[in-house]
Amino acid sequence: MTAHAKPPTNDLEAFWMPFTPNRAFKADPRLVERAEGMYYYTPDHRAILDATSGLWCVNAGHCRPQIVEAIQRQAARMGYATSFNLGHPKAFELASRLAHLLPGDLDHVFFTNSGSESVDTALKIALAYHKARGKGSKTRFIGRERGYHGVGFGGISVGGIVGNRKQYGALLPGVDHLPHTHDPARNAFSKGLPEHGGEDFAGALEGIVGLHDASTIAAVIVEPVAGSTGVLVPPKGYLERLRAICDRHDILLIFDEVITGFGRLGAPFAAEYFGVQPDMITMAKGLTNAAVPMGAVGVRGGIYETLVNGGPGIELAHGYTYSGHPLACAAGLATLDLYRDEGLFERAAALASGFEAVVHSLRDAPHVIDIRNLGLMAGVELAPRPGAPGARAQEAFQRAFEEGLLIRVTGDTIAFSPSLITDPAQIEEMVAVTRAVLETID
Ligand code: PXG
Repeated sequence: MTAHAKPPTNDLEAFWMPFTPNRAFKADPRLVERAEGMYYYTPDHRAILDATSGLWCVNAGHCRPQIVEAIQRQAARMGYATSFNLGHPKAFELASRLAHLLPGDLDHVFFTNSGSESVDTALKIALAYHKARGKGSKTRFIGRERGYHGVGFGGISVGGIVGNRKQYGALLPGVDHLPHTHDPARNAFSKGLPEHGGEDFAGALEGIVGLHDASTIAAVIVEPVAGSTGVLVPPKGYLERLRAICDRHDILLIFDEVITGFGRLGAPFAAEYFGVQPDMITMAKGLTNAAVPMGAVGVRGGIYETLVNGGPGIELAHGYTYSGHPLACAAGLATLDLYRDEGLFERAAALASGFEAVVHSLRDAPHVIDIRNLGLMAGVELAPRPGAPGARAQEAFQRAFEEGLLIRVTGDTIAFSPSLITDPAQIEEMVAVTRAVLETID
């Protein structure tokens, strides 16, 4: 029998699903097949209120006609052109638009296709930059416990999620980690930035620099607010302190804004929200409203100049077949138009305090041991079931889906990150359904 003649097993079998317990899912699948605005629709036409913007990415809501039409037009005009030694106008236009949106002198943009690629790109730029300025011994990276920086080898090396690292051997050499900033003993149920720990948690960087010496350290990478590991909001003063220590030691500071970028905190980027200027920003997700995969790295002009003026020929031996893909650029431009024309970042800022109040109303719901929030992101942490971490939140996720609500769970934390087009009534509904679900599970 030839490969082509292989009989199909069952419809769901062949797709090896990412970050999913495949056997359990395929035994009891959940499918959606259409989406619009704040809702997904199942094949049997049930509406599911999306409290997670897809996966922290559909910041302008699902299937916005302006974005759909921009992609359609571009697909018909030119579906592909390389950005290697050739260009097409929309890639330059999108880079310029992003350079304007990015804070401070982050005025150059390298295109990728995902957050993971953006992270690995930023790490490579950091190494190349130090080498170009004669500081080639600066090769170490400092990440953070509970950090998520995608799934490339660079990203899992600087990342701090044990489960994402332990299957993959020795990873990148020369990586160290800051402590995470989650301190429920002192900061449980904080609204916005927690009071305690900013100085100490960031000050740990001095210890790491002391251990390795600044002459060996290229960059520090952190999420301004850690998303995937359960919405860990930095304590007051934390990011400012990290910036100061990096400045003192000539270490680049990279903000991974794959989640916090594009309005999640009510500002274009978290860097602006916090008033802390990083040397690079990695982004993806909301860049194209997730309608076409795309990521990017925003880079300070001085870094670009150092590399580009470093000598003749290709200055950075790096790039992807799909860097600056025309469909992604068309989607990105239409998405930035929507954010601007509908004032969606401002809308998120205006919704944030009501969102905070409603989410914190879950404080007395069963199993809830902590709630944390910033902008339009919130984590509601449940007490784990004895001996079965994650099981209670997973059951809440399944029950919520049955009740018409899509939430995201990570460990025993429920995350809410609605699209910026949401409204107070939908936020109330997300929380009411979640409360009802928590009341029915043990
Ligand atoms: N950095 C950050 C901060 C992210 O949140 C990535 C990098 C990687 O992006 P890509 O596009 O390569 O997936 C991410 C992705 C979750 C969840 O459940 C979050 C992400 C991905 C999958 C699940 O919170 N964020």
